Amino acid sequence: MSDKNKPSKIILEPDQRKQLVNLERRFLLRGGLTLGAVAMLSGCNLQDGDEVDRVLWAMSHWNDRVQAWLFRKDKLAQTYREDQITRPFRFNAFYPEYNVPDIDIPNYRLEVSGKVDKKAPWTLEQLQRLPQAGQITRLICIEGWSAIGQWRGIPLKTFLQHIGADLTAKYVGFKCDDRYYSSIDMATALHPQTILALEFDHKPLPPDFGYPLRLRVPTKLGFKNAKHIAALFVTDQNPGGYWEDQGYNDFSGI
Ligand SMILES: Nc1nc2c(c(=O)[nH]1)N[C@H]1C(S)=C(S)[C@@H](COP(=O)(O)O)O[C@H]1N2
Ligand SMILES: [Mo]
Repeated sequence: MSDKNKPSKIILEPDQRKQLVNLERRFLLRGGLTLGAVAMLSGCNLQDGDEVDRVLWAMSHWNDRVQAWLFRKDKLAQTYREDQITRPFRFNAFYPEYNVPDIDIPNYRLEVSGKVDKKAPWTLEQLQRLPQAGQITRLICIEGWSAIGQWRGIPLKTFLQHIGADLTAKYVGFKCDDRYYSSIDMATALHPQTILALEFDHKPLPPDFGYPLRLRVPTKLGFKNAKHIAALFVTDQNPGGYWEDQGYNDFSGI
């Protein structure tokens, strides 16, 4: 637990998979943390057994403190330099790359619903006119890999303010054009590094990486970073998500 801000590569040997699946269950039960989150927080490489033991030991003692630290809502995820960007970036979805959805970009609209004043849909041009912020951050997938990328887009907080969202509501949910869905709690939605990304690597988001609009939330694991967002809604009922509903914990991040 030397450097909490140092994310690590999570490299799994085949025979460690089983052990790590068990560890994952224990972390989830004890602290609501996924292994990916633990690796990210601890900066530990979960590859070697001693390290895993050390993480386990540390977690059992540090859990409360870590959990408290996790909930500090303005804690920033680490940012990186341009030359640290992972090239090529890595694609992931619940389907193979050749099944990335075809999206009719000229007719694209972002639908908005739930606890918001203004429910009019948004064109890409309208979205592009809102203030944008860029970031170079690490996307960490629970499956055991991470990659540093550059995204630019509208801070979700700014967007929520524009649509007159009830910022005291509990969740923001996302529905995607590939039937994926996901959600984040309001504290995460208002975090300064949570953006509705329109650009990847200084260009409009390419199909693989979630065109035309994706959530980029570097304080959460990869699966919270909904790609191909078609609709956004604000609600007090936990909307869950594609992976969330299959047992990955909601919190999933720092
Ligand atoms: N619409 C959609 N968004 C998604 C997914 C998906 O299958 N569909 N997979 C998630 C997962 S598990 C990860 S790790 C990241 C991968 O993003 P990338 O392809 O930009 O690396 O997207 C997330 N967002
Ligand atoms: Mo993922």
